[in-house]
Parts: sequence; C-alpha cells; structure tokens
Amino acid sequence: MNTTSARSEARLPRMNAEAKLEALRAALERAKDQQLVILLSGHPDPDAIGAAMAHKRICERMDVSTTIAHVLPIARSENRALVKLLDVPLVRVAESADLERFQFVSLVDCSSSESNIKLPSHLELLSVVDHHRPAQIPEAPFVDVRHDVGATCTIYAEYLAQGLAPLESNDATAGAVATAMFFGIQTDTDDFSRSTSADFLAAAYLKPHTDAERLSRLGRRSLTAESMDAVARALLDLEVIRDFAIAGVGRVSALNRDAIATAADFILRREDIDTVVVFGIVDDRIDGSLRTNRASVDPAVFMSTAFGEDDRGRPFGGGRNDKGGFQIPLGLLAECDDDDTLWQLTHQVIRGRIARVVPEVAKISKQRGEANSK
Ligand SMILES: [Mn+2]
Repeated sequence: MNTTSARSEARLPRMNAEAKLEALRAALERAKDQQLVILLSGHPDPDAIGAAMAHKRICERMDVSTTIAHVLPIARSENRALVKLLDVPLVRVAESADLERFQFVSLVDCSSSESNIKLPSHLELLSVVDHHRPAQIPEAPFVDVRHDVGATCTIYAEYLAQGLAPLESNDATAGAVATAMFFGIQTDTDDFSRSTSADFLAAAYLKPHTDAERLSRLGRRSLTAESMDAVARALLDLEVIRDFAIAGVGRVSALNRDAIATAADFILRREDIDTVVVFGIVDDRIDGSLRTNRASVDPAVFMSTAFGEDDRGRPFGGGRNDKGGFQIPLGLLAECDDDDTLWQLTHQVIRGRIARVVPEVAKISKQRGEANSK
C-alpha cells in the first residue's frame, strides 16, 4: 500500500459532517414507526456485523424498528464466536416471504443487495454505507460510500461520535456495539496494519466502551475442530519448491471452507517461502486460496495463468494485493462416490495447472508418480 496516498486521503476534508448526519436523520425519519431490515451481504463478517449493530442502534433511537438479517451462513468460526459472545440479534432469511413484513432495507458494508434472495418489490432501499469501491453508485435517500477508510465501522463510529446515538459509559447496550465495531475495524484492517488515521480515530473513540475480556477472546480467533484437522492435512501434504509452497486439504464442509484460507495464511508464515496455494474440495467444487508476500506476484495474473476462464468467459479465480482464490466446479465428477479417487484426481489436476505458473511443480509430481508406481 502506498502510504503517501493513504496519508493525503486521510487529510481530505470530510464532506460536511453536519449535513451528512442531517441527511441520514432525514432518511431514517421516513421509516419512523415502520419496519426496517438491515440485509447483510455474503457471509457476514465482523465489519458488516458491527456496522449493522451501529445502524440498528441509530434507528432505534429514532423509533425505527430494526432487524439484522442475512442469507448466507456465518462461515468463519471466529465470526460465529462474535455473534455468540456479544449476543448479536441476527435473523437468517431464506426467501422473499421472510422479508414481506419490512417496508425499508438498509445496506452496510456493501453497495448492492444480496443476490441470493429476491427482494419483495415493495421494499424500499433507504440507506447505503460502505467502504468498498462500488461498480456503480447506488441510488438511495442516503448514500455514504468512502473508499479511503479501512472499515464501514469507521464511518459508523463517526456518526455515533458526532451525535447520532453516542456511546455513553452508563449505557448497558454500548459495550456490545463498541466491541463488535472495534473488532470490525481490527479485522478489516489486518489488525490495524492497513489502518488510515480515520480508522485509528474511530478505534480510539470505541475503545473505552469495549469489553476488554470479550475483545481479547475474539482476538484469539478460535478454530473449529474440522478446520484444525484441515490445517493438519495441509501440513502433511505440504510441498515446498524453493520459495513456493502448495498443499491440499482434501474435503472440507461448506461451513468450514475458510479452513483453506486459514491453512494458507498459516503456511505463509513459514520463513523460507513467500507464496502458497492451498486447495480442497467443498461441496461440488474445488476451492483454493493463494497468499503471497512477494511484490512481484500478482494473484490475479497467477490465477488467470493457471486456471483461465470457464466456457462463458468468466475467470475461475481472481485476487488482488496479496490474496487470491479460485473455485472450479467438479461437474459430473461430483457424482463420484469414491472420495479417495476424486481427491487423487483433483490433486493431480490442480498441480498440473499450478505448474503452468511454477513449472517445477510438474517435475516433482512426476517424481512422485514414479515413486508411487514402484
Ligand atoms: Mn468491510
């Protein structure tokens, strides 16, 4: 990351904070005494959950009845721990009918609504607050999209600090909101290493209200037994070729698919390598993660060189900065009942594709093949 530009971005004058608060107030005023749903996108992460809790807090001060909903399951065990430890009121919705009773929808940490559910036609988009660069600027009565901050919780911390439902020490509900928001900033900025000064200011505002004990438990980031087993299999399968590493984890359940990324993050900590690919089978697809800390490796280029595109021209994988991933449907092979055979085949195919980028992988697999056939 270019620190010079981060510094100058952080100094940009905020577009009239007072007017912004007034605009958010006016938008929420329209939903007074009505039902609003905050619909989280994708697998809810701490930044989305923290921002949703802040949004709910603001709404409820204005007599807007608010429900936080999500469609996809909470995939990472550390995020499930967050929900459990802080008693976050989340409702899982599956179909359009589950959203019938709401008149308004707000989006936090995303700019377009979740695509895995059809929204009822009467549902009106009321607000969008996000820190990702949107494909197109969403249209809603209130939109605050800033890509110069590290987390959506940073934006919400500003709203709270500037007078919309400020955190107070004698407030019983402030602790859970502040803790979730702080953890949201912490995780979205890679433990503050990518924080802008706005993120630090927000974290400093939240910190006195956080619950230190629960925050430290969240920071330990527990793993499920299945994820830890997957990490163990990755270590057993690990092959190191100069400064490149590759490892397969076999099959992991959809709920624990992040075990693949967790294994990749862990292996990258090995001091003699700078790039790693970890892959496994999740449901009916091959799922993989790339991690690198070498500046000359572009994860997007790595992915397209190795895996190319599907028959509709969509890439199997992508990435940016130091991370990438790929998903390849198994197609008819998914019907194979023999998991061992399916895994051997997957292992061979993925190594073959990785060899397009790291040719030495092919040599080693050839030696292995010879050794196996003896
Ligand atoms: Mn975020």
